[in-house]
Amino acid sequence: MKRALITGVTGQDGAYLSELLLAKGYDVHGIKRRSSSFNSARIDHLYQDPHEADRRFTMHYGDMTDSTNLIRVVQEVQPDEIYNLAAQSHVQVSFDTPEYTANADAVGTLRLLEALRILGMEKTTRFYQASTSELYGLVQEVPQSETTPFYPRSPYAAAKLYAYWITVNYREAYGIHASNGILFNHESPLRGETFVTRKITRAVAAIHLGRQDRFYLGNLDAKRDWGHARDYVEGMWRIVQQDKAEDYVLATGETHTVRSFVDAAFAEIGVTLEWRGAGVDEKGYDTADGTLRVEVDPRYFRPTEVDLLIGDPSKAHRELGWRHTTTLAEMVSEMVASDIKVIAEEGERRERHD
Ligand code: NDP
Ligand code: GDR
Repeated sequence: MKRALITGVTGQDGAYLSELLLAKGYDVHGIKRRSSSFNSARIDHLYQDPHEADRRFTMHYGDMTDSTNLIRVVQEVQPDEIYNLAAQSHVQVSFDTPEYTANADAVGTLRLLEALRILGMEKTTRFYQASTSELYGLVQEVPQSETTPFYPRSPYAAAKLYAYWITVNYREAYGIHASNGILFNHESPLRGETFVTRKITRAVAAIHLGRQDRFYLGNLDAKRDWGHARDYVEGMWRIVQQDKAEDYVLATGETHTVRSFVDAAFAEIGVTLEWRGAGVDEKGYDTADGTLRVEVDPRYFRPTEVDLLIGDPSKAHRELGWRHTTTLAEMVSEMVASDIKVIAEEGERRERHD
């Protein structure tokens, strides 16, 4: 039985990857942070009591900023594969917490790679690094591929740039089977609530249920290549199974504006928007009754923005046999339906406690 260690197991991708690896028969270990409130909702259904004899899902407390902890957990678990998904992953928040973001995302990756060296596991453990399309930043060429130059545009992207190159360097210097997956945006009903897609689908669901009238967004013109997280964790696993460690782009090859995502989400509840104004004055109205639904709020603008991301996944198609399977329309539909259910249940819980 193969053993995997997942950092960031409580996040969106950690949850989907845990499910995938358990289904493939792996013994799955995850590192989770101590928190004063619950942070394990996405993986609670996978929890197994420590007293169960054939337990295949085990949590370890840990933090990417604590090298002693990482060394001890890696030593204890002796994983065949490490998936380094832990990160302060919010681009806008990284402008507020740049030093912490660098510590967790950049130096954290180094700490994990060093743990492999210190423990003499360079030849026995494969390593996956959660790299990102944010590395491309300011547009140099489109579509973006493994050979497109990087130009990071946020403290998050700059930290991930270090993590990308230290992964390449440890592969070349010490022969570690270490790969970067350069993943374009991927979403799902488990997406964090402050990323734009989930913020939109939650707000649309709340409007549908009569819980709110309108919501606020930042740059509606940004273009993203959005896929489904379920497809992307399959790609991560395929990257790690390659005989030779290399770096791969995972993307859909399509790009859409934030505005068109909003339109698609509203279409799910039968609402068509009319957009009026431009820039900070742009607003979206329900064409049926003229109600204001979406307003631009400059507080969500970023000091430096990434305007256009569109990936070229042809290397992954060719070498991994990987392709995205869920269309954007299918994903929007799944996310809105899920949020209608989630928000309806939240409302019922609140009413019970009133
Ligand atoms: P999430 O933000 O949903 O999850 C991040 C995970 O990292 C959470 O489990 C979080 O714990 C954990 N974490 C954060 N800081 C630390 C720390 N200091 N020590 C230990 N754990 C920590 O991200 P996603 O699942 O969406 O993304 C997974 C990875 O892939 C991230 O590295 C992200 O940067 C990268 N990525 C994501 C893309 C996407 O579109 N989703 C695209 C490209 C790359 P907690 O639950 O306690 O907060
Ligand atoms: P991103 O995702 O920055 O691409 O990083 P996010 O969903 O936060 O933003 C996408 C685009 O939408 C614009 N936007 C808004 N964004 C948020 N969060 N909130 C808003 O109200 C809003 N209005 C407009 C943003 O300006 C941006 O252009 C995600 C993360 O998962 C990273 O960890 C990952 O590396 C990249 O995707 C690939």
